[in-house]
Amino acid sequence: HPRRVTRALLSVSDKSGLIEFAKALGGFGIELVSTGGTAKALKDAGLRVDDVSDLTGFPEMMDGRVKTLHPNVHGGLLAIRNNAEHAAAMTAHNIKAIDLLVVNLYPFEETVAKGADYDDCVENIDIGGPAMIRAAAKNHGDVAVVVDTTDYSLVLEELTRHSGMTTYETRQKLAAKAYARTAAYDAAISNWFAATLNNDTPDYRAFGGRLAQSLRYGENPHQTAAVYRTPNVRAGVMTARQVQGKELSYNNINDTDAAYEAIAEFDPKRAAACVIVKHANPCGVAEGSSLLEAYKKALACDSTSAFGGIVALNRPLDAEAAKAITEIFTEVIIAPSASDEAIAIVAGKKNLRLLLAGGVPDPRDKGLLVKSVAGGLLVQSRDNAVVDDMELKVVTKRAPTAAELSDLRFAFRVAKHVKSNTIVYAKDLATVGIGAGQMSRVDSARIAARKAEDAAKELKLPAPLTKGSVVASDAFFPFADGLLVAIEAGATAVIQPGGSMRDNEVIEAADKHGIAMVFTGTRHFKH
Ligand code: 93A
Repeated sequence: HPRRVTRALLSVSDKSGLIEFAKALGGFGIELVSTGGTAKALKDAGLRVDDVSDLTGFPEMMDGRVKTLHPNVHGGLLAIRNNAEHAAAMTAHNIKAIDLLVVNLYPFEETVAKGADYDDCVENIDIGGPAMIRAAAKNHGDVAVVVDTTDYSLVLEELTRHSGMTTYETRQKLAAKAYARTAAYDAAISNWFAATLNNDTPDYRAFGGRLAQSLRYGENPHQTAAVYRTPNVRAGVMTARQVQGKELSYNNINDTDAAYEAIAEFDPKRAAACVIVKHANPCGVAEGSSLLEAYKKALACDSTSAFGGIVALNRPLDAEAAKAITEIFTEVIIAPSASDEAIAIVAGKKNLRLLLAGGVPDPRDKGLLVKSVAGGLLVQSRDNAVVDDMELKVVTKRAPTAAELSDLRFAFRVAKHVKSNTIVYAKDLATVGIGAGQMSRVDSARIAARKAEDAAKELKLPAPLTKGSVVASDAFFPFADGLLVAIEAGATAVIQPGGSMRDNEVIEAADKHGIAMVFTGTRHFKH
């Protein structure tokens, strides 16, 4: 079903590439019709174009709220060309066919992103644009619809190859893209309303996304993948500017996100901090007086796993830290920004990706997380609980010392970002053993202690750093056994949510060994 393009309606907010495209359309003998601003741009460039108000017999009115909402426009888009009744209606009402629709919408997402006020956001809700897009897309049997300036070249190629006609296959693809756009657009509006109303109820309909990039493959090379941008702006891998290095892979994006969400727990005003992530789990986290110190402390936790890892920092990357990080094989560095000197040092490692996120996100931000299950989506609000806001309850005879308390808070911050079951040992504001993703909490406690033993051997320390450490558990100890492993490893203080049926047994075991324990009352499962 190739269809000749006789008339095109152009109505675009983003006028980039418009003149060249319209000129090329003119070259195919295509008549152009446009709305106010678009028509003016075309006329200024010396092109011949009809005003949509001549087509409708109505002026554009109400601040442009009503310009294309008219049967002469929608009839021209929706009429089935080889349907006798439709054709008769067109003749009877003097409706001219529109064969190509070129629309990009009022910049609602951009208006919200720049922090515009309520009325400005509302005014940027496009009504006529989506109506035309949906009409043209429905009638893709006859009409081609373009919603993205990057598709102008594709349409011109098509018209060239088929001497002024579009193919059904292309119109179908354009229609699919058109509905993806209107769906994402409405999702952005719904999302904005939810945020404005401070509505924390998960609403899966607000999960509109715009294709940001097709990825070479997914978690494995035989899987296809892409990354979509949602209307929420949160500093991180999606907002980051990639200064250098290879294209990010699916796993890189996932791991970098995990690293940057973890670094968000560490207020840059309090201390420099570093998180090293491997396979979406932190393998070393530390605070320090400088990024260099924080990086070295984080690396010492598990330097074996850090090989090929992702390094996230909470302060602008400086030269000293850049030098140390580039000494071992690292996949990605992500930081809020970087000094010129640091950028020059990283440039020495061509493949290493350097991402500058523009800021560190707020761990208390609201937001939704989504995960797919067979036949559905699981949606929940972000885990925005922060240990600083929790009332810590001392449940043992001994209360933690001030040093233990600060390490306990540190360990619980880290535990939030480690896959369950999580056991984190920490000392002097650095992790010294991380047990992640085990089906039993005892195993996580053992693995973390064993990793500390390995690190001690590697660093030629007299004893593992778990001796005299504190320990955090993401959820309660169901029995005393997990705690006993931690005590054996040398932990002197414990932070955990509490709430087990056997809390008493666990507290008793702690008291018996002179351990201090605090309950947070809040759990940080991460599955
Ligand atoms: O306010 S609207 O929703 N009412 C309409 O009838 C309408 N028709 C097209 N906005 C409408 N448009 C939008 O105007 C288009 O989607 C496009 O983004 C913009 C182009 O306006 P101009 O050509 O005046 O710059």
